[in-house]
Amino acid sequence: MVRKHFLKNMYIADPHAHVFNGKLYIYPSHDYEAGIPEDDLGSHFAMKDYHVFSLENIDDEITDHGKALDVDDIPWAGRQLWDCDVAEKDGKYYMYFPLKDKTDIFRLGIAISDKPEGPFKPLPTPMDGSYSIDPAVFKDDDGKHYMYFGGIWGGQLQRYRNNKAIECGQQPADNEPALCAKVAVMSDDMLNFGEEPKDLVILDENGNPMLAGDNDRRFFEASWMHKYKGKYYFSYSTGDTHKICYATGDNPYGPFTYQGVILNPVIGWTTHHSIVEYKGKWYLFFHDSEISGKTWLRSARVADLNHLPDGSIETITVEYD
Ligand code: FUB
Repeated sequence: MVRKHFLKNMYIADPHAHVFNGKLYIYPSHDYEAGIPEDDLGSHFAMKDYHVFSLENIDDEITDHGKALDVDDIPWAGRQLWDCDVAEKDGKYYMYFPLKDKTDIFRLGIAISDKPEGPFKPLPTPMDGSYSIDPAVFKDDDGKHYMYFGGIWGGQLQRYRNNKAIECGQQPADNEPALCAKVAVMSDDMLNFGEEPKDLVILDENGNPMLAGDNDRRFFEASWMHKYKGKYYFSYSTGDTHKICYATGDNPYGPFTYQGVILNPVIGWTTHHSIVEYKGKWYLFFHDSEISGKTWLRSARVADLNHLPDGSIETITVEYD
């Protein structure tokens, strides 16, 4: 079942949901009308702050805990606070966020709080060696945290190879392997990558890396990881083909094998989600632009997510009037 939008008076997108202390928290981007013309680099997504939300029960009214972080409080800030995520360790909450620095390069920043709802205090510099967008942090059963990140086009992933900036930041040719999302275990203090980020390789049905020209299935942005019955499910957006797809593997690094579509295209251009188990049921949090009709003013909502007996995920389609 696809449920109604959480909010009608505020635009929130990229809803990353986590359960902390038995309660469901949502960490979305906060869209607003910046008046910036649309372009392929997403300049019109010019967000300036984050609010944190929570829910006791999935159909309750959402609680807005207010502003949790403002771009004006981040010393290294340039522009564009995109999708964030939050992880907990030893009673501290770490918010990871992508933001362009003063040279217009996306870096991943960290802000810390004693409470899941914030407010979060930003560190003075971005994470060493960080780049691109869309951090998502997954805590495995052994307590280790892994960060997944990256996004092509406006997310700048094409400007890097082997974690180094390259002169000519082009996409691979259509018949070459697609650019990969990145994965790294976090350091014990949660403030750094605990290793050089690695490519998260998605294989097709023949065991070959997904090709850059396979726009219907290749990784674009919006990484998420969840674990179900011991299997690792990596889900992501295909960007210009507007789907949320998934691939499965047997460890947090992969390789992962492409499985199918979780969410068919919704109204809007971007699609970005999270998957979480709460009170014994699984949910897909996502956004669309049904309320505003504008790609950069998005509204978050939730749908029930079904893992079928064979381990596959039932595809969700939003029926619009
Ligand atoms: O919200 C800004 C960007 O749009 C996100 O970082 C992407 O995943 C896309 O949803």
